[in-house]
Amino acid sequence: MGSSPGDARKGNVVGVKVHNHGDRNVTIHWHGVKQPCNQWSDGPEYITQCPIKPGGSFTYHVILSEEEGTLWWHAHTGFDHATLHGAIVIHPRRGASFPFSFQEKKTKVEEMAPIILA
Ligand SMILES: [Cu+2]
Repeated sequence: MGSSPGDARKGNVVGVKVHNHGDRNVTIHWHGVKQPCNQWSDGPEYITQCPIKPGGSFTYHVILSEEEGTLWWHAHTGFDHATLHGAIVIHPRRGASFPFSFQEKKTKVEEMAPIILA
């Protein structure tokens, strides 16, 4: 894998071609992306797809129907889950309002709730 898929937008279908330059089988899972009726791009090896063999490639079509924010992708083969990984940033649809105000509110220390560390 040469680079991260990078930025996308809610509602996009992102095509990601993975070419396996390694010496072991690999698949890629898009962690937190629901992909309804699109299980062949979900990544679990031998469950939703055959692994990509060394020297082989596979193009994932990742449907970002509901997701917004920063999610991540990772290898989903054998014990390789934490070895190959990266971020995918999903922006809201164009023109969508943000769910919070950007207006900064000054809060006095006394008004702040205590944070309990256990
Ligand atoms: Cu995952």
